[in-house]
Amino acid sequence: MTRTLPVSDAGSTRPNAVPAKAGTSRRGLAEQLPAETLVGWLRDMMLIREFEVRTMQAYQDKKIGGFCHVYIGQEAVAVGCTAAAAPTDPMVTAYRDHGHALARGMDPRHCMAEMFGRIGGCAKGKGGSMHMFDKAHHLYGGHGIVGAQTPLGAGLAFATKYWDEVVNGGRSRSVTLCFLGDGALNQGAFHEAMNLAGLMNLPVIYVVENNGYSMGTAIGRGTTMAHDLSVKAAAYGIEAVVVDGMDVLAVYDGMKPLVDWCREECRPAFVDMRTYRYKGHSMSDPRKYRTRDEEERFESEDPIDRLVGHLERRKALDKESLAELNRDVKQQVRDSVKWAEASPPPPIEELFTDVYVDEWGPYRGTSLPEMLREDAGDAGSGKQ
Ligand SMILES: Cc1ncc(C[n+]2csc(CCOP(=O)(O)OP(=O)(O)O)c2C)c(N)n1
Ligand SMILES: [Mg+2]
Repeated sequence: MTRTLPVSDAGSTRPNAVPAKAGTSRRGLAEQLPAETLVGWLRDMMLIREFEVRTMQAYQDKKIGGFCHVYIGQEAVAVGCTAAAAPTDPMVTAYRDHGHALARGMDPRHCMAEMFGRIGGCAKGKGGSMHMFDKAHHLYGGHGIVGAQTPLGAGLAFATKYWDEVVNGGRSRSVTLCFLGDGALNQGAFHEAMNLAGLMNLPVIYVVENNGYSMGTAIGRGTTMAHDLSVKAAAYGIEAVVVDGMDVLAVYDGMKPLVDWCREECRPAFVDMRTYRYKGHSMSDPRKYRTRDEEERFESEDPIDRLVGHLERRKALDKESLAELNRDVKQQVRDSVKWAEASPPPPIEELFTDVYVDEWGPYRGTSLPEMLREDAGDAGSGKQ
């Protein structure tokens, strides 16, 4: 569903005017794809679900430290959006990022090893659960600060546009997908990013994974106009679309025309992607702020079950092939855990790599900065 925005200068020659109506969701688009493609999406969603179940177990077994947020319930969003974009379109997201990494094609072994803090992880075990990076698959994180990825999304879109138009003298060809939680809507950085995206015609789509909660705060308690988030985009002259994020076919139907439009028109867009996380905010959340009834209502709309139902109706999946898919993803995730366990921790020297400054003066890692050390001399103490 696309909302026509009351943009006063639509069609004017001002550079930040909305040049065309955003690609409207096209029902039935995904259904026209070959059945193997949809079975591939099913496998990806099942892989993410199984991966997250094992992640929770590993966390409880204390194999994973630090913050950890699982994606169970939201699988259709990462998988459907990835399918709607080109593999080279940049993606950036928040800390609930394992699903995006797997959907984008990161080997589950590297994803699991990252959480285990092992050298085989995508960031050599130094980033952990919240910082999945995979440049080969054009995934630029994994960011722990709420909303921090939103200016990065604008920056990535600016970079691809600059590269295509200025450096290569051609047309802008890439679309950046920037995912954020509903909680990030209230961060200043998000509004600055939206303003710049609208002003500079940046090809970026802000996909709000609206799971209804920001930690334990229901969206209506923390966000204005929660019933109609598109007004946030309207303020910046950006087209907005609402998509059912619990149905991968609807995600594709909503996102594919939008991504195509964004690529063609080189304009930003905003998506209110309605979804739900089945588990707590993080591993330490007892979910006392919502009822079991509510959870069950969403679980009965499960995105994996819905796609299975669709494929069965199409006679593109039988019980045996579903069981085989199940066995297959379970094996793949089991392997990833074994592989992560076998991977060694990063050696101590890794503390000094991948940082902006390798070594600072004679500072060698004591708790005192050089200027406060007694043996630092005049320069160190700040005396001239
Ligand atoms: C700037 C900042 N403030 C607060 C936090 C603590 N914090 C971590 S997650 C979170 C809630 C974000 O919720 P939402 O954006 O809806 O994402 P979801 O967890 O639902 O995916 C908060 C407040 C943080 N990481 N960064
Ligand atoms: Mg949320």
